[in-house]
Amino acid sequence: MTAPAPPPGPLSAAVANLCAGLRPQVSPATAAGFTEVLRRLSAPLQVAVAGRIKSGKSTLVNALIGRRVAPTDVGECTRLVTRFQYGTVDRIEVVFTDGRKQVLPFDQDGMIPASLGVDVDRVSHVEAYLTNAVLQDLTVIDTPGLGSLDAASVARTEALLGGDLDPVSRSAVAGAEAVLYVVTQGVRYDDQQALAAFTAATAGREAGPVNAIAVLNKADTIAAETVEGADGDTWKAAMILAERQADTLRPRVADVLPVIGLLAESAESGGFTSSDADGLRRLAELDEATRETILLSADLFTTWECDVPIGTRTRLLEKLDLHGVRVALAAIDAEPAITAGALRRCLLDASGLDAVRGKLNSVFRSRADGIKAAAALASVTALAAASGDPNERRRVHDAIEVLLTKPEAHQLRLLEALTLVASGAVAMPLDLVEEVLRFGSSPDPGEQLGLRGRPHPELLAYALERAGWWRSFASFGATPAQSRVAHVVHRAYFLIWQQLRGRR
Ligand SMILES: Nc1nc2c(ncn2[C@@H]2O[C@H](COP(=O)(O)OP(=O)(O)OP(=O)(O)O)[C@@H](O)[C@H]2O)c(=O)[nH]1
Ligand SMILES: [Mg+2]
Repeated sequence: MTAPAPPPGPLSAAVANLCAGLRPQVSPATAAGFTEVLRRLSAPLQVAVAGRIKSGKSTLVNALIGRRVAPTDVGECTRLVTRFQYGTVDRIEVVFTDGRKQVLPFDQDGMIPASLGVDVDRVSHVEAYLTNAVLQDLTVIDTPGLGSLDAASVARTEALLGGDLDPVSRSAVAGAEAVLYVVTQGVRYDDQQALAAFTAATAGREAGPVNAIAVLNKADTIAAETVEGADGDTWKAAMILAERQADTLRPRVADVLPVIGLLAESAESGGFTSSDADGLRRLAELDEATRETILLSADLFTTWECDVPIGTRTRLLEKLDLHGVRVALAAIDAEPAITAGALRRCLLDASGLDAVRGKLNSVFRSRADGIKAAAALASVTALAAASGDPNERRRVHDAIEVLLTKPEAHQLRLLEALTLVASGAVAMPLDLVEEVLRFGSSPDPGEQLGLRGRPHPELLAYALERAGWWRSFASFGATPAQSRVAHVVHRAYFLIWQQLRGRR
């Protein structure tokens, strides 16, 4: 299982110290909560993959892990929370609501069995320990879909992502410190609600540009001709729609990226084989008219009479869908001798997964320390509040105040300020909101200043000017809440200025 590790960075370490220091001074119940917070602080960043039912969450999880292990489509598991975490030996454990655990075998395909063979009503969640390297610094939590017609699964998910968390689900899911939100074409009002409900699952932290990314999944199913400006190009249409959804979902999420989870999964998890490549080559050899006919619809693709066996075509459709087949055929047309490996790479490129990984790195991985520390502080505050003892609450509050005034905690305050502004908890004029949120968009000073690629002296001058502006805004004209944010932003500009000056 996971080896005990030190907290991932200085901010987490500072919060861990705070917890360890307070633990002897609080009630046994709160102390037990602090022990849990300490345990979580030294675990990898916990990212929940959430979204509507059948939006392709599990498929995307498989793509990200690089292994087809999460059941998709059918089975009990799609109604359960499954945590994929790093382990030195592959194993699956079912955790029951009474805390009991039972080890389960993988099925013959190396997947979590679609049917667990236990009483699902008494299952809290499933833990999957896998040796895959991606999981070393990221625990991925697959969640059941929202918006199901099946009442039991609605209740379960609502309990997990929002609403009243029972203590066991809380320990299973409240660990989520960041969310990868999966939407498909057309964000609906309740998708935004679901993001807001993420607050509960993350122990009081709002979803915001610091801890939430969205993907527009199943980009291959978008009808390009219905999207103005796409010129009939599916990927272009997906980019346009993703940008539109970003306008709706921001600043609840850092960004919305188009992705084709199915292609990503097939390309990354060994699903796409050399015999699939052979099948595609045979399709490429069909005469033009037949090829065009079978590519018209999934039905025609699998039923129309032609030289390529129906079994081969059905498999290709399952793994790539029509768009993926078209992408592959275009690649073969361009380079008839293309290898199976190169074809796989080409499908991966067409899936958009690389950009999603890049975003996960720049938004989540590079700031894991701050995200974890902020989530832990929110848990500590919530635990103290739940204790019902005003003295205990004050003691914890004071300790947090002391921690936050230390210069090394600045990053934490900045993340907090970003979240307050993004969630609207502190109202600001729109241009200032955008300016504040820019800090959350990237660790690169040029991008944080909104001056990417500009010459060094310009960055330097701008950082100093904005530092001055925010300082006077903090002192004059701001409400008390705005003023607290403004002080943090002032300091952030000042630190960027110092950092840039050091680089000269
Ligand atoms: N065409 C296409 N189909 C996809 C894509 N991603 C997933 N699917 C299909 O959508 C169906 C549902 O995928 P899942 O990954 O099980 O979706 P889910 O969100 O985990 O579903 P629940 O857990 O039941 O809510 C499966 O048949 C997938 O093959 C995609 O990018 N394109
Ligand atoms: Mg699923």
